[in-house]
Amino acid sequence: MNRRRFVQSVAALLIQREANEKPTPYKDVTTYNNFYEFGIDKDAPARNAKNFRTQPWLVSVEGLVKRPQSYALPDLIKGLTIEDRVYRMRCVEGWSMVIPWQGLQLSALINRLEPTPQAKYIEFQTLYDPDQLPEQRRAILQWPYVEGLRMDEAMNPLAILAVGLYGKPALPNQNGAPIRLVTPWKYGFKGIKSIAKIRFVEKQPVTAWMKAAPNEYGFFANVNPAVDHPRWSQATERRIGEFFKRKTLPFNGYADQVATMYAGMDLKKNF
Ligand SMILES: Nc1nc2c(c(=O)[nH]1)N[C@H]1C(S)=C(S)[C@@H](COP(=O)(O)O)O[C@H]1N2
Ligand SMILES: [Mo]
Repeated sequence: MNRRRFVQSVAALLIQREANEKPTPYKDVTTYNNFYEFGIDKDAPARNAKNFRTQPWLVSVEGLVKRPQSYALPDLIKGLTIEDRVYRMRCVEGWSMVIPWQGLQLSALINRLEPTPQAKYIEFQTLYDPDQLPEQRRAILQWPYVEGLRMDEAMNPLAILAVGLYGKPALPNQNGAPIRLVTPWKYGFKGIKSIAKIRFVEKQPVTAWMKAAPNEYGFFANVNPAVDHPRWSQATERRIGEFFKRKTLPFNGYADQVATMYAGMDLKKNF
């Protein structure tokens, strides 16, 4: 084979690999985690979350909503369709995975809860319980972990609340049991775990990562290879289990479904 043909066939292989969205092995999905409440090392959540009690689980629904009240999780989601969704997940740190989730469309829950027209954003909080989430005793972040979405983002059909993965009936604790957010066009840190509070609010929530480093982590956190993190490039990523780096795609490859929500916005400013 001449050199040119060799280069072409390697390029073809790479393109093929790019299109291949093989789920990341279960082992990696459940032992390489970010869940700082259980420790900052990637393997710490799997080791330290084993005895986390996720039953019974209450979710407090608050703010600009028809009936603010606390729900037992099964009541909150009763009757809502649980779907399989295989999504890419791109962490802001520069690695990525493909995860087969089971979850409900966030829009279906919001419709059920009936926020008032004043509600412009939805805020989520992780359980605050330092007895169970030991790192909440330390000032790594301001606890509890807080995340949020603009209402149109929350209503986008891609946004789900995951309650399972890899066909298991329940989420592993280290992945955010019993219910966590998944927004695949955004950096992974938007996907808040172990949600105990949902608030409908008028003003943009200040998220845990915005509080910790406002110049590094914005509210929108849309995956964007053209906007680097102040300390590293976001142009490429390492898919867990692969050797070669991949190019990071705008909106993590979901631009067709989400880009119109940000039409006219300066995505360098609104990072
Ligand atoms: N409560 C809470 N949620 C969290 C985090 C966290 O530390 N605490 N880490 C976030 C980050 S940075 C990522 S990349 C994803 C990782 O999700 P996974 O471990 O299920 O892959 O969870 C997000 N949700
Ligand atoms: Mo992340």
